[in-house]
Amino acid sequence: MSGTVRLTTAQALVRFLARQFTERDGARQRLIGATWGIFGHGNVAGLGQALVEYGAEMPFHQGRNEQAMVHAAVGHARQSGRLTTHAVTTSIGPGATNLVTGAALATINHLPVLLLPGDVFATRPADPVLQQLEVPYAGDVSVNDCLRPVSAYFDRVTRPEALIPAALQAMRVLTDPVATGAVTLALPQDVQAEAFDWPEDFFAERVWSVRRQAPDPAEVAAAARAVRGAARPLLVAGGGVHHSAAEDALRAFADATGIPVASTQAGKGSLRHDHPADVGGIGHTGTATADELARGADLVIGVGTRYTDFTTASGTLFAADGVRFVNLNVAPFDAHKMAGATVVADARAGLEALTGALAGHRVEPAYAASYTAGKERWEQRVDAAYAADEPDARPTQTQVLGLLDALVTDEDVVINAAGSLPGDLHKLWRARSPRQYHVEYGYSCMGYEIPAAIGVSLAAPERPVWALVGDGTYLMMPTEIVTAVQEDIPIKVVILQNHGYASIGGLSESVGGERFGTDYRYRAPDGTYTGGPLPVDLAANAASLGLPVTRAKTVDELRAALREAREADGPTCVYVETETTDTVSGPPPAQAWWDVPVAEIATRPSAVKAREEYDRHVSDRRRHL
Ligand SMILES: Cc1ncc(C[n+]2csc(CCOP(=O)(O)OP(=O)(O)O)c2C)c(N)n1
Ligand SMILES: [Mg+2]
Repeated sequence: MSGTVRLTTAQALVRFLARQFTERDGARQRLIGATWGIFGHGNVAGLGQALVEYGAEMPFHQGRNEQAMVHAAVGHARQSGRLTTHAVTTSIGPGATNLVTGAALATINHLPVLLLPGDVFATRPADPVLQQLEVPYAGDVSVNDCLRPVSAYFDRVTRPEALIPAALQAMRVLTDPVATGAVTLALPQDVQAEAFDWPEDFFAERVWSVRRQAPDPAEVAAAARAVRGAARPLLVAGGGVHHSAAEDALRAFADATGIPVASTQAGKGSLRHDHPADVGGIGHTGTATADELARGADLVIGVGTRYTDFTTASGTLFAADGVRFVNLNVAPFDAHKMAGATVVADARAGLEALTGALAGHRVEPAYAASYTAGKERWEQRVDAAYAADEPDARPTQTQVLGLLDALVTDEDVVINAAGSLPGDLHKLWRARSPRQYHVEYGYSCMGYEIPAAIGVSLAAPERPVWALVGDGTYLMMPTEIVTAVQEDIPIKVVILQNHGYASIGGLSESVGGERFGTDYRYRAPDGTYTGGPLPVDLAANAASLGLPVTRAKTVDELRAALREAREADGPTCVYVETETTDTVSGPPPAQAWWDVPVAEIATRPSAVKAREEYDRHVSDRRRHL
């Protein structure tokens, strides 16, 4: 019989978390590698005290913004193949609700993170406590209930002993390839500090196996039949390929069958860019090669993809009569999309089985020749967008990417989430290794880049980690620069200044919105934001937070600044104003549509015209049944 040990609930939780491991393919690692925290009265005496008491077992990182701490943990989890993540502790009230955006991002992207917001007193002696929401119709609601819809698992630990089942369920969900996402354990502040006699066994080391779900042989056989019967098959690689570390299995599949592989934002890098079967990004931000293949495909093999409307071009991309889908996905929910034939399995296990079942099968040489030619044509467009022949000119955004492309090796990680960069990167970036292309596009959350870079760098300290940040994104969340400086985490922040929301400005123009409210400009006498550019100096701002900053004004200066940043041992920043005129090379335009509904009635001609265009596209939409 095991004995008991008397600890507070918070102390018990920290001790428990330090002893949880994941295991997959024979490798074992800590599940919760560290805890991030910002303290207030809701966690300072509970979890705060416990983290001092067990500092030797649980590394701690101080954050500046609760949302950013979640991004850091999520970046870490993605870089670690979902086998390791971090916990995030917050006070009650605003500290807790600041978690909501980060939690949504984690859950949407199927990335594990453990959230530990403080909560109002369970015993209610202090009622209402500072920052408590009083709900006249319900006594058991707190602001933490906002986290329920964005959590993969939610529990409120209202008694010390309830921590035992709650903590075990939390670990189950974090390590489940289907269910994982943000896991929230709300911790009332009195319960955190309350002592209890815990069974010693609660603190035994526990290993959570991250399973590789094997496919059903009948599903594999049916999928193989469909592939053998297809003349123009196309594989769509989603984030599940990376989560399952199925890149080698995918390459073996592509080598054996010659089936071209297009990738979603989350799946890019599944094949190296120079693999003969890699045709690049698919969908609204895809390459002409991939989107042409998608329009003509008679069979789409989705692997680890959720088929977002960016990927399907809002239901217009897969246009061939009789096109069918085969979906290999560990989540039945996603496997059943597009009325596909399902292979419910881990991506690696499923691809290996499918490659076996397809032995001897290969696409027709003419099909391979046509996509090879398309791939070569697209490469020329990438070269054109990257070309930076005038050393003294102000660089365009795509030239910034080109200069970075010329500098990086397989080791570098490039992070972005929102603005015009995700589209440019999806179309152009030459992904050299599986974890290089880190674009968060499930939630496309402005502000993700800098904290995520910190999380990635903590997971892969030997890799150069680049956070590419638009000026709008920078203004939304520069705060974690201070954390990188404090901990000397060598992230490389590249700020691309174009004075506003260039992406949304362009979108606005195309949908009849006339760029309304998207440029950062002074208010003009007529009341609109069409005055001069604002005198903000983001380089000075980054420097004020402790980063060494190089201002690059020309192509040559930028080339040198990026090279210097790559060599830097500590955190650093390159600031560049990008050229925005249409006279110089820019990114290729969108190769497929995206549904952004346009005003059905308006007096302004731009909106009327945009609606006519919209109606034409909508009529192409189809539902795959
Ligand atoms: C948190 C958040 N708010 C709003 C949006 C909608 N949005 C997408 S891109 C964008 C503008 C981004 O501006 P910037 O970072 O300067 O990039 P640019 O568009 O100029 O390339 C906005 C407002 C978002 N994605 N995330
Ligand atoms: Mg901008």
